[in-house]
Amino acid sequence: RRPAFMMGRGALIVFEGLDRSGKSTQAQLLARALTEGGKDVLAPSPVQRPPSDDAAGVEYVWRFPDRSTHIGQTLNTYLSSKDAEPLHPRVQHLLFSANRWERAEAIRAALVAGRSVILDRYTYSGIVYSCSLGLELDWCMPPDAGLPRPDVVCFLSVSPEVAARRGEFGLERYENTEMQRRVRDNFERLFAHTAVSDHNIHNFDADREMQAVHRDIVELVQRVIANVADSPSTSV
Ligand code: T5A
Ligand code: NA
Repeated sequence: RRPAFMMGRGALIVFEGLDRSGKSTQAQLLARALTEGGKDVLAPSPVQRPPSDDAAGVEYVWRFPDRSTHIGQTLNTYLSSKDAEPLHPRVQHLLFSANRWERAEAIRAALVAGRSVILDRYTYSGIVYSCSLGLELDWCMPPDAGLPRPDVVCFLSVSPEVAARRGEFGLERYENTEMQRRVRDNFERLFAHTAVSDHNIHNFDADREMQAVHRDIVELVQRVIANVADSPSTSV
């Protein structure tokens, strides 16, 4: 392995998709595969780990919303109980964005240090879920402008019927068929938007069994990691 000071930057890998499309599952499988591929990597954990300066080449999985921060706890209360007092959609949108900004510097620092970072949801979910509550696309995009830009976005495409059969569907606020249909339409609309259409977004048929989806993702991500090492990190 090259010493840390000679290492190129890490890749920012984002998982996106509808609820129950398998994002967390695939993020963990990917982190494990990269570890076993010979990299110096911390064991992936469903709990997010902050980066430590003493371990180069580590992959991290971070989830958004990050429910561990102050803002994240407010979002958690709101999301996890359909009875909780609703937040105004614009307030909620800004909180989700602020929650990403809370982690922006740490993500950038990890990338510069040669670590790849795997994100379980990011700006795309932020924009799309808010649009699905009725906010305008052009109002939703600016708060995220300047966040680290992904090198690849893996979009897990699941049919509503298959998603509904997966574990625990229906417990959280947005887990209903009507909302999920709007979310799906808005992802399509966002990915066609000129500000986003060149973001290296890849669609994966996530109705398939986990390992089949995983194999396709690993193949793509390994190419991405090899390519980004010598390119600068930019912003959304
Ligand atoms: N939100 C989020 C906003 O409104 N604004 C924002 O800015 C952000 C970031 C919570 C909510 O917040 C909203 C969007 C969401 O509604 P969350 O915490 O990501 O977001 O939601 P979770 O409930 O944690 O996760 P998801 O519902 O999105 O599920 P995943 O991660 O897509 O699916 P996963 O991997 O947990 O799998 C679900 C189940 O299916 C099985 C798994 O074992 C598991 O039981 N499964 C499969 N079964 C068969 N075949 C496969 N291929 C399978 N893959 C997974
Ligand atoms: Na998840």
